[in-house]
Amino acid sequence: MVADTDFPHPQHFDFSHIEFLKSAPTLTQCPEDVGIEVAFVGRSNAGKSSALNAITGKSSLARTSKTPGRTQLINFFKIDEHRRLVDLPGYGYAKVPHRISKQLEEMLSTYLSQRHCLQGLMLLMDIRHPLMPADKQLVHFANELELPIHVLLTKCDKLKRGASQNALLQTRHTLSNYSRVTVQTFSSMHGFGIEEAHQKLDEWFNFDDGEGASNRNFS
Ligand SMILES: Nc1nc2c(ncn2[C@@H]2O[C@H](COP(=O)(O)OP(=O)(O)O)[C@@H](O)[C@H]2O)c(=O)[nH]1
Ligand SMILES: [Mg+2]
Repeated sequence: MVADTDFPHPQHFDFSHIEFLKSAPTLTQCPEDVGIEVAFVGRSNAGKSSALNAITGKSSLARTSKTPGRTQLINFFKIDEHRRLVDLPGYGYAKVPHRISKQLEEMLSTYLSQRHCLQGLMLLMDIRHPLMPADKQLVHFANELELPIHVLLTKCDKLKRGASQNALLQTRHTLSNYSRVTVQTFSSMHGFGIEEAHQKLDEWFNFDDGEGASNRNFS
């Protein structure tokens, strides 16, 4: 487990040129599988779009919605020629018909298992109810793929500091068997945890040298 203060990359990345690239309903319609991608994933309403906006400093980059379950496409945002952020469709929304949720699940698992440029997953979970069954399934699936996960426990402004720290420690403890998983607290609303999220993105995007390539092992 990496402690909050142990991140090795002190510099900040500038997302000021990030822009919407495209939306894809299936893997075949995604941009070419080159460079580096980091994807945001989680249950509907976990706060993905809000976090994307907060982390990039662009308040209207990803649409945020009070109606969950709307975003059913893979949305790509271009940082530069080599790097993209990806907003994946939210899973686990009860009102989505079974047929559609099955399609979403297939689309997600195809993207996660076949996308070579995918360097890491930001997994967002509402701090008030983390590690729901679908989240656990995703962590297990990503682990099998040797895909690193950084968990954002979102909406931590909804809890008092003590309760928020307890949820953080509990989640870290539950996930401690997974060597590629790190966990932090986050609030888009209060701008809390953005620095720490940036440090993880710096690490994954290999911002030091500009090029970078996936070091995942596809066999
Ligand atoms: N209190 C609080 N509410 C948030 C936060 N982030 C998102 N929300 C709210 O949660 C709902 C879902 O957010 P959204 O970003 O659209 O979630 P998504 O479905 O995962 O993309 C919206 O009503 C947001 O205003 C946060 O950090 N704090
Ligand atoms: Mg969204």
